[in-house]
Amino acid sequence: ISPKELHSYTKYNTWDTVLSWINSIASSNPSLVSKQVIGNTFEGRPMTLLKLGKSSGTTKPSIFLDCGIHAREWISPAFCQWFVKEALETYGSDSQMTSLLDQMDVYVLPVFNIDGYEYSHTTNRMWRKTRSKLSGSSCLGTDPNRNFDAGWCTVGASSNPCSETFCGSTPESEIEVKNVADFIRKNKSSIKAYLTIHSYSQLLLFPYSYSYNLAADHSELMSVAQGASAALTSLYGTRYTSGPGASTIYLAAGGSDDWAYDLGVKYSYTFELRDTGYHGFLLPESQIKPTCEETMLAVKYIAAHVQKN
Ligand code: ING
Ligand code: ZN
Repeated sequence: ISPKELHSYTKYNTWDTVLSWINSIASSNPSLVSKQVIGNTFEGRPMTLLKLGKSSGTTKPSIFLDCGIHAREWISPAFCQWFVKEALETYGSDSQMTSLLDQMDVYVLPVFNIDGYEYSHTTNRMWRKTRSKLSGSSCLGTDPNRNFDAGWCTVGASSNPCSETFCGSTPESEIEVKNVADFIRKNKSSIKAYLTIHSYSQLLLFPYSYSYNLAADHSELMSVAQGASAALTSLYGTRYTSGPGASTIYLAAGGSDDWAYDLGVKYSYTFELRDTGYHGFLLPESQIKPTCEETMLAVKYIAAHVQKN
């Protein structure tokens, strides 16, 4: 069996290619990687989660990382794939990665909104939402980052199914959101950090986005974000801004980071990767490698902080 398209860490792979890659990376690294399907998407695709970490008899503390909540933000799934590659390649030689995967597990969901991601490859490059159908409207899709149960649909979201920020018919109306929320709820005692990757704007955001209120852990979240941003900048000089979502970009309810934080996952961050708008969502493939390399430094900085706390 030969894959239709070859997987590459420096290309924007289609979902079929990502799925073949998931299966092959898991079967080639049984001592460090396992996979599980957390549910299917609206159109029936398997939401496959990778668990990275050295096996131990007991439940380890963990970090949950997702990519591709929004379909058109192609650099995001590229980062999750890069993260998995780097983790496996540097385990045993990089002391930080070795100790991270010895002491903790990292759950990686390479593509959250698979149906939307596929649609952005085949039909509409600028698609953002899921592809769910709602009776009574001819418009398809809900914004998965407005569908979490965190101040749901109160601000910065729309109840119009034709809007790009449609919040859905109810919180977790999207099966993809429910599958992820169910997994995090079920494992909430072990999950210490929730990291979600978007693009673009070069921001490192943390709660809250649904309110201007400061999070109880604001000072610590801010200092970790500033340290992570400084680490990122150190590689190529890419400038990042850190802060709460509401005051740093805009008020928006129903986001995954706010929901995870209110559930009790203290280290909850949303990355907005390159660039600041010159290419926007159409970031050239030539920028995948530098973007992923610099982002690794920020993610590893946060992971190191989580590990010691
Ligand atoms: N930005 C995010 C969005 O969903 C965000 C910003 C982060 C909103 C956290 C709410 C919570 O609009 C992009 N580019 O998707
Ligand atoms: Zn996004």
